Amino acid sequence: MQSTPTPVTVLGLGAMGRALAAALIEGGHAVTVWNRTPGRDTALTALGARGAATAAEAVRGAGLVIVCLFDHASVHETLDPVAADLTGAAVLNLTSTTPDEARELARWATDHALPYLDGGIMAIPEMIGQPGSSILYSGARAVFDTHRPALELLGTAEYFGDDAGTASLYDFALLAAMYTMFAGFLHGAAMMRAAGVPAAEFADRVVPFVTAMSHAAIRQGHTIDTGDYGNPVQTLSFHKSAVDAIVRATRDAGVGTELLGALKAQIDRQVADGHGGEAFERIVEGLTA
Ligand code: FVH
Repeated sequence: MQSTPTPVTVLGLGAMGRALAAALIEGGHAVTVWNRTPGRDTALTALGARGAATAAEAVRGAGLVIVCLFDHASVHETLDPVAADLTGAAVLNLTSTTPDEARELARWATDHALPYLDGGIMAIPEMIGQPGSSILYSGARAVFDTHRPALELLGTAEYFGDDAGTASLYDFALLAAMYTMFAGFLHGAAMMRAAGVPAAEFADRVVPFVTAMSHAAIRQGHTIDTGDYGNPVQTLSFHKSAVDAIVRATRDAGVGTELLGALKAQIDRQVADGHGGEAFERIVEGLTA
């Protein structure tokens, strides 16, 4: 006999909360939704969700309460007053928080005898429930195991251990890589636009080039893990010459060097410290020193 899917409550109906709730409804869950500002549940109630007038009403009787709000402070603003109403539910926080904030929320949940799982969403709302959507989890293993069928409706679910901060750590480290990659694109786009080349045309070239180059991160990761920077494919001095030339070309184009300047500063520091003959990856030592 097939068991009835757990009743789920979604707190927060921003773009992401709405996407999560819709995927759960589509997956056959009874879903209750709440949002601070009324009126954002119309499309979801049309799909079958129950709209709650208050957060307290929304969480009472839920098996799983998914929190997807703006930030750590808004999670406390919403959950603190309804801690007693949450009794019996597991809390899954998918709001982006720092690892320490996630740990603090886990302690808050423990203080209220609530099982707590934290998650980092590696997807945009349009991807939720689609191939390519992935969510990283850490915290209470029992919550992950019990609710895994529901979690898999949102995206591939991966568990990273009982430290509630680990999922956030992976999330934010991956986002750091993503943001700096896009910063590089914006820098290049500014250079090309100054020469009259549309950014969309430049993007068509960036995607295959950066995709091909991104695989070098695998080798770089091994180099960082061994700590042996002595046999570089190309030396930091080589990269200094290259980045200095790109900075000059950027200035010549009348474009600001603020984004690339951060990388240049790290390369310059390594070379000044006598590591010019070593590998580019040595920069990570300067960042963690
Ligand atoms: N959207 C995305 O692409 C990213 C993908 C990765 C994960 N993030 C994180 O998900 C959280 C929610 O993101 P979102 O896209 O849903 O964000 P918004 O559309 O801006 O909606 C924010 C909701 O938070 C509510 N809210 C804000 N402050 C409070 C508060 N003090 N008390 C209660 N609720 C609050 C807001 O309500 P309202 O303004 O409509 O009343 C929205 O429901 C976020 O952590 C991303 O980093 C999404």
